[in-house]
Amino acid sequence: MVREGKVFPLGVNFEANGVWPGNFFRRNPIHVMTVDGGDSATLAAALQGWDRAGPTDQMLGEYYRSLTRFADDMIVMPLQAATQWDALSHVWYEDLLYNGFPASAVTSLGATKNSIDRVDVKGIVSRAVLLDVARHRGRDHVEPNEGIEPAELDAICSRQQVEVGAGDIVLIRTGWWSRFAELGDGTAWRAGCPGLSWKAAEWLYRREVAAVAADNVAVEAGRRDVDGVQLPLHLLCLRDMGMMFGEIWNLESLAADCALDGIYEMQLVAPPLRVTGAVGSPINPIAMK
Ligand code: UVW
Repeated sequence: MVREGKVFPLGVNFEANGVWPGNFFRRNPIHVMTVDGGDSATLAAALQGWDRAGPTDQMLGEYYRSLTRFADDMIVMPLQAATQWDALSHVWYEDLLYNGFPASAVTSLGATKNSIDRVDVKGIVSRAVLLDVARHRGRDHVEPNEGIEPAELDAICSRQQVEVGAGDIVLIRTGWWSRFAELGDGTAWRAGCPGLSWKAAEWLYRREVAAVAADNVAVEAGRRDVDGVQLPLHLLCLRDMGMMFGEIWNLESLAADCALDGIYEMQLVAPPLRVTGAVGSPINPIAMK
């Protein structure tokens, strides 16, 4: 897949100004410095005469009396805060997960089945195909909440002269990620996300697609046309087929390059973090052409 050595990062930043509000079950990342540049000025002196200094404080003091300076930090965030993979334990219905495992396997200690660390240790590396729906429509982005139907996926493959086959990862560009910067409001951005229609499930199944990722919040469209079912494509793909979803990806620079050279297939390297028992993972996926 890699012919010219061109590299495209597909992840968005993990930061406080992300797509989530402060009152949702998901929040933006909280990034905290645990050791910072100012510490060298203040702690070096303070620790010297501090009679309650324990071994860690003493070690810091030794650093600051030497030439060496360093910084450390930590992050508190939902694993779904920004660019992510959904594990196969992320959604289910009728008390069953993918492969017939009981929903009770997802416990407060983590998922004991289908967790993200059960993805092959080699990670997720495959041929990927970008389907640029926005460009196909000649628009900056697909209309808010609109569902993308299988016939359009066929038309895009034919126009882009690319085939989707077994084991591929399909990247769906709706153009919606760019709207986040324009809207400046994650709630409006999330509420309007266009994406795949639930009818795309059969299209993906027939081609034996391994995973799907998109530049929106849920891969599927905000408007759900199945009565009484939220996230129908999630249920069909993740729960019924074992097909992982990648969400909140930035496909802009990759799509611009594909439009220039007409090559819509690439190598994708997107290993999840091996968080034991987690139902998803943050990632920084890389595409190479
Ligand atoms: C839910 O919102 C439940 O899932 P996702 O983040 O995969 O869209």
